[in-house]
Amino acid sequence: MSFLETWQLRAAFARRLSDLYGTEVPAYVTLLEVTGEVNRDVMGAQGAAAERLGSIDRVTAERHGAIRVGDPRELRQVATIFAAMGMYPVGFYDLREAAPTPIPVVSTAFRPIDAAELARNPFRMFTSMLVPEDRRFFDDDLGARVRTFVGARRLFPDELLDLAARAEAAGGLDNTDADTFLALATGAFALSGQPVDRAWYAELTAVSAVAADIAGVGSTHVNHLTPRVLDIDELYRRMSDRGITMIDEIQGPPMWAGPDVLLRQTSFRALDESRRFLEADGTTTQGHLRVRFGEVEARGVAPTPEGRARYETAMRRTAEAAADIADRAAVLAREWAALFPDTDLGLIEQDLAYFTVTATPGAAASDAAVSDAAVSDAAVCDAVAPGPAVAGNTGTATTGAHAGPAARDGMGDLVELVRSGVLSVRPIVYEDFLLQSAAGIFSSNLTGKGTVDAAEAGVPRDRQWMAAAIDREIRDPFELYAAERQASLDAAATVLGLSGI
Ligand code: OOG
Ligand code: NI
Repeated sequence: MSFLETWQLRAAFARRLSDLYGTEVPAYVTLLEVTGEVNRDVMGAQGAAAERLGSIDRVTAERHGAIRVGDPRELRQVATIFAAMGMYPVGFYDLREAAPTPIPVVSTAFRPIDAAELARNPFRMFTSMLVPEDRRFFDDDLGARVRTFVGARRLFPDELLDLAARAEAAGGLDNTDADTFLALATGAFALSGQPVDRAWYAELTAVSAVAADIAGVGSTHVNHLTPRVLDIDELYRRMSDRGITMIDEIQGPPMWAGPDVLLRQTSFRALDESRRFLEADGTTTQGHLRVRFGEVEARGVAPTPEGRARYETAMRRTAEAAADIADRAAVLAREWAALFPDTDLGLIEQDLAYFTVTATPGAAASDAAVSDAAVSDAAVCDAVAPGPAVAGNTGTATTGAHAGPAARDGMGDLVELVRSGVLSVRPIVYEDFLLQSAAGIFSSNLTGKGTVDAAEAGVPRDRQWMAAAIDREIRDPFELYAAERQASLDAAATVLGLSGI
């Protein structure tokens, strides 16, 4: 009897969910086709360079999904199911704070957390949890009814949760159990044929379409499944050429000539899906809902806290300066180019993005004009090194809790080792999400804006709160990227006989 390891369960689940979603949302199949065509064309045109942010096999299989649950108990169960697939919660996103449309959810992403696992299959699930305690959205009466409704439903059968717990403990499942686990897990995210209670759904929609999607029905479903594309601008054009209505813009950083940083996403608009409704008189009728959409994304290098702060600056300046949506792309591209250097080495020099290094075979540190003492004294590029903000050569000083110095003394030696060919570098892919893009995607696909009473007080929710609620550690993305970089620096130093880089 063969045994499926957690990563094999993850890869198989990603395939099954993709097949399921293709039968439910046919436009997703078109999206996959166009994504495949664009990726082949980019590979053809760029060759090996197209694979600098992951092998084409990884990119072709790569998906992220989005699901939404109603309370901590459900989130805990989701965490167990994904732990069975080697996916763990990373990052915390508070969509309640997002402009222009606050959404009453807080989110995390379940994903593999080390480089080898990501290379095997990087499947990730953006998972949002409703906050019915937040009085800016729900009055006490509605909040209590939402909690009762969610508390009484069961999204996941016991057998699924038992198998998941066993897979997590044993690092996988044997063949037969794996098959049952995968079938139950996929089935739990299929769109249910159960009728939707029209009055209850409408009451929640008045607050937020996302609240209705989460708590208006007795089951959950995958909201979207997102493939990865190597040229998102080209994909946007080709989808539009095929007559598919895309949202107005690509979210995130602009198209520009330098290295891709972070994440760019876009989507086609949510389509009508046929659903049955339970009417007030007890009859059922046929109708439709429009909640699920098709998203696609392009990934770049993971920014350091300082790189991240510059992204925020570019977005803020664009929001202030762009007169209208038609103007936004050009303004953003201009702001971006003023804040980011256009080479990998520039990003490293200013410590704006994470790279791994490898010692070039046969090279010695003496090939570079760097002494062992100078190298080992060099401040390693800590993600959160303290120190005053220093103006980078773009003339931008950045401050804030996350912002480190824009340029750091120790980087000079690292740059010298790279420049002289002693070290080669490779970008670390950004594996996470962007609050502002998520909000942009949410709001471009919502039918109504809902209602928010800003005069009411919210309830505090943060990463620590969520970690306690699900009884699992929620990792900080920056720490994961910094650890991967550090491990590569340590390994290269050993090869080169240096005490440190
Ligand atoms: C999640 C939206 C966020 C992304 O890619 O940023 C997201 C949702 O619609 O539930 O998936
Ligand atoms: Ni998404």
